[in-house]
Amino acid sequence: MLVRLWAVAVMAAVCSCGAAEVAIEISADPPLPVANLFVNPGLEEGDARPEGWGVAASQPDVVDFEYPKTGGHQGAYLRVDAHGSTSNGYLSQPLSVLPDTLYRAGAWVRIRGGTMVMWLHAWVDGTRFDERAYLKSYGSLPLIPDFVKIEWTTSPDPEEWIWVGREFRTWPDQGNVNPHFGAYFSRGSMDLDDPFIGLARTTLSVRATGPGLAQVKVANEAGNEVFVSDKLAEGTAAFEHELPELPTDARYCVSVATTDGEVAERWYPEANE
Ligand SMILES: [Ca+2]
Repeated sequence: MLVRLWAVAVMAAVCSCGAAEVAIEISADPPLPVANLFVNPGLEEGDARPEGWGVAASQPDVVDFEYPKTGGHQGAYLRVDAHGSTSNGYLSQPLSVLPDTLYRAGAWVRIRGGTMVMWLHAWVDGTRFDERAYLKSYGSLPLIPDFVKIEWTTSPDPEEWIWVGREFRTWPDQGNVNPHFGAYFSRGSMDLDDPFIGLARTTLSVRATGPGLAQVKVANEAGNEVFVSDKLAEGTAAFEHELPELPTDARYCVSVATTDGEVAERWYPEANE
């Protein structure tokens, strides 16, 4: 039996900015920023290869791997050069997951040509779990750059790091997944860094106290409101609300208006940690 035990971080403060004596407490289960389940996710630890990761190709003579220690999305990264289209070339790390749970997985990719895949693989009761996301570049076409400029194609900028990821739900009996990131059977070259896998949803708990609470709102960083309370009854001094199923790749701002027209605000998490 799986027991979910999350440390719940609680942040509380009395905002002296404007609204008199309004306290806003915010907690989340799981807490944000949500944990990355990968070992050595930044690929920083390791000598010839990043520790904790598999680095392999189905045809080793077709795909070269390099492990530079600087110049990545942050610091060290993995470079994958596929000289032909007959092999994959993957960075991979199997891990345990909870069944029937929504996760988010991805990696930062800088692609000069070919096809990059994030391949999430598992066997569940003899059935293959298989979820993917792709990023393609025409940068390895022989016509580029002499006859066709890469910017005329739909290819990503070869100098830019791009996030390749998606959400996926594990199956009811699933206890593990083996994410792979890398070259998918096409000639090309790409860099990989900062893979992530973690829970995709959290439950936010909001509590506001103070004299004369009028309304409570919760918005994400983009300014989209995820919750707006009704106008609170006169004399309300405490308000509590739970918001389930919120995306974990965001910060949330709780704002509390009081009957005297002041607004107190608090962010969760407080800053980019
Ligand atoms: Ca790195």
